[in-house]
Amino acid sequence: MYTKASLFSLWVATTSAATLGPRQSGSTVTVDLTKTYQTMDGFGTSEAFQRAVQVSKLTEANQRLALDLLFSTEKGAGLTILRNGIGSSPDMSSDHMVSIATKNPGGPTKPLIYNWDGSDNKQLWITQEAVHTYGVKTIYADAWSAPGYMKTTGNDANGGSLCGVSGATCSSGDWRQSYADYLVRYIQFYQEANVSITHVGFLNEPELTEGSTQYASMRSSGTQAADFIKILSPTLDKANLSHVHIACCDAEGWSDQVGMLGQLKPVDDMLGLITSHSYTSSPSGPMNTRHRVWQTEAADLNGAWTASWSGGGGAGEGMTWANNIYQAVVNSNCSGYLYWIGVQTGSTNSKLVRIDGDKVTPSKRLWAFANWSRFVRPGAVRVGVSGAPSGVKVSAFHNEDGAVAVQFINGGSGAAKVSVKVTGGSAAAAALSSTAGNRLFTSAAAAKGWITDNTHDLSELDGVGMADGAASVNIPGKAMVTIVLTS
Ligand SMILES: *[C@@H]1O[C@H](CO)[C@@H](O)[C@H](O)[C@H]1NC(C)=O
Ligand SMILES: *[C@@H]1O[C@H](CO)[C@@H](O)[C@H](O)[C@H]1NC(C)=O
Ligand SMILES: *[C@@H]1O[C@H](CO)[C@@H](O)[C@H](O)[C@H]1NC(C)=O
Ligand SMILES: *[C@H]1O[C@H](CO)[C@@H](O)[C@H](O)[C@H]1NC(C)=O
Repeated sequence: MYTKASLFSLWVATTSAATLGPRQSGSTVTVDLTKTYQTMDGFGTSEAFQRAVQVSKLTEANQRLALDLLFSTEKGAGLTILRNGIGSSPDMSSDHMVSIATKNPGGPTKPLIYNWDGSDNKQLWITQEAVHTYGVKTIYADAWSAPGYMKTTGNDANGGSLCGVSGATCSSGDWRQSYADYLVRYIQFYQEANVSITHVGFLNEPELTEGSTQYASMRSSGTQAADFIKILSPTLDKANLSHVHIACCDAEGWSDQVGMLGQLKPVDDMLGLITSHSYTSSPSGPMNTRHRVWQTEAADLNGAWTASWSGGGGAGEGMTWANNIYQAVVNSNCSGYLYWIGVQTGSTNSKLVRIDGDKVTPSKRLWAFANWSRFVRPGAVRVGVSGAPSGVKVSAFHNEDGAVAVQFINGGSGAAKVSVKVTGGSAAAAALSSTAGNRLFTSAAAAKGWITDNTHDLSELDGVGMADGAASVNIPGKAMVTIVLTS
């Protein structure tokens, strides 16, 4: 029903009209480059909890396929952020992330005894691939917990607190400096393997109660997090790692993270990133912080594997994730958006790409990420956009190379015809001239489009026309279309 040929003739019919006014071309959508919002770090995922080990067990050809699907801008989603799990477990049984210092050195004043294995549950391999093969620059290393011997419970799983933060006194003493040293050493192990970690976190879902998590977990309030950040920040500085951003706190839900912000105020100058998951509550508006904000973990954890784009609006459908990303980035000021797992075995939607025997299958969730990530590159600034027809969500970004990417999510079942124009290019260039040399956009000279729907996986959309500096495009129902305009 929707073919390249029919779109093309539609375009020809439009341009052959004597004048191309907004009436003939449907709604006029105007991108305003002078109206700027947050800067983007990008989109990403994780191979923590030994999911990287699963990828490493594929044949070489399938390893490449899996990595291409995650990180390639030509063959996959072009993801630009990788979240790694810093292990705290004493062993590698089940999907445990093993600690880099499994043994208690005998107290917090003793130097830690490291047992770095050069693999990090194969996360080092995935990271080296991401960085060196695909040019990924943003690596977020996040610990779910400190090792058990540093905690009130003596166990890295099932909650407990870091000894030494307020309200967590231990007979063995204050382990905060040891935990900071531990995280710094992890970053250095990666550095020695030629990988620069850009962001470090020390918590994961710190509001979870003891007993509810069989895996690594550590409780923390905002105040307790601040008690540790006070130690971590100067420890990073001393190790010449002040460029590594401290992230906090990967709360289980958005409103929990909002609730922790006030208690983080005393260490605001030491923080580099605010992080939240979407499980118990999802992004519901900008957080009250000057720092960049990432949604660092979301997934349909239990739904049966689906590779469909749009059916009944199910939690695992691609279109659902296109909308989730929109809600986080456009309505909640997020600079980063991460799905839980990239590639994994098993029959649920907790990953973007499924390993089934020796088959590697992408979901439409992956293509929803691709529709954002391939065109909204790190450093892109979200800009103003208005005039979308009703039922169509629109967002726009000004990339560092000057290209303007506009996303449409058409929730209705009918097609919508729009004409897209860009204003403010010269004013934006003047404002930027002192800082960024590029990001130049004069007048729109060329436009390209891509479509994702039930039958297309980010296929190039033919029939995107240009006339009088405006791109004309037809957005089919229940589809996501991205238009990139260059000058
Ligand atoms: C890191 O890079 C240096 C310099 O390019 C090289 O000599 C060294 O072998 C690399 N190390 C690893 C672990 O890749
Ligand atoms: C500190 O880091 C900078 C770059 O981040 C590097 O140029 C410098 O050599 C480092 N100094 C030491 C003592 O490691
Ligand atoms: C959005 O986030 C940026 C930091 O990335 C911040 O400076 C800005 O104030 C935030 N905007 C709103 C409306 O909260
Ligand atoms: C966007 O998603 C659609 C629908 O799955 C897909 O067909 C298309 O290839 C994706 N576009 C890109 C650039 O990844």
